[in-house]
Amino acid sequence: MTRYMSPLTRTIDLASGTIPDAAEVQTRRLSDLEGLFADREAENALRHENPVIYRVYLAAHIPTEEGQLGYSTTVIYPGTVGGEYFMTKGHYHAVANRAEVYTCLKGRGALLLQTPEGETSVQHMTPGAAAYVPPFWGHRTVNTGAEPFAFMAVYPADAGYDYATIAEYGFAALIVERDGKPELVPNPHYQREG
Ligand code: M6P
Ligand code: ZN
Repeated sequence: MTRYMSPLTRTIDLASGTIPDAAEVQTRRLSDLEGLFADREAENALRHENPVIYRVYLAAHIPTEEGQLGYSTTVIYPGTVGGEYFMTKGHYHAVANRAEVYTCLKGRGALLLQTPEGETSVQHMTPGAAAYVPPFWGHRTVNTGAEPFAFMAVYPADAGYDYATIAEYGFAALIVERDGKPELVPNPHYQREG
């Protein structure tokens, strides 16, 4: 006999992008992103302050089994580290062929994607933009605006997270502020995988 899971609803506060009744809130400070910003001196200078870079609001604790979907919102605060915009850690999916959809709720940002071979794509995110992360692409979001940038993510609950590959090789490109505008530049620390 099929055991039915109960349907559920969470409310996203569209003014802030938060989920007030979230099952879990993850707070990521600069120290949680150690070594991910390209300018290590600028990172060191901010170490004492250790600002909150972003928060993830997990709608519900969905079972991490095939067929289920996880969903969450992420709010990235405005700011830069050595000119590089505040961003998420970024990840590949542990089950690499799993896709994901990001829908922008608030603010202005960019979705930076790359293949394991280092091909890069940038998707611009303003409210209403619904971006597709295809299977196998690593993905990171960046706040390129002056206010909090919020988006909703929907993903296969069994996708999991591979942060280690990003920690080891980094992203091939960075998004930095130049004359008040975002610009894509090569990451001097990037190593091709393999
Ligand atoms: C989105 C989803 C989450 C992810 C979060 C932050 O909400 O993709 O699964 O955790 O962004 O990204 P990261 O895990 O790379 O820090
Ligand atoms: Zn993902």
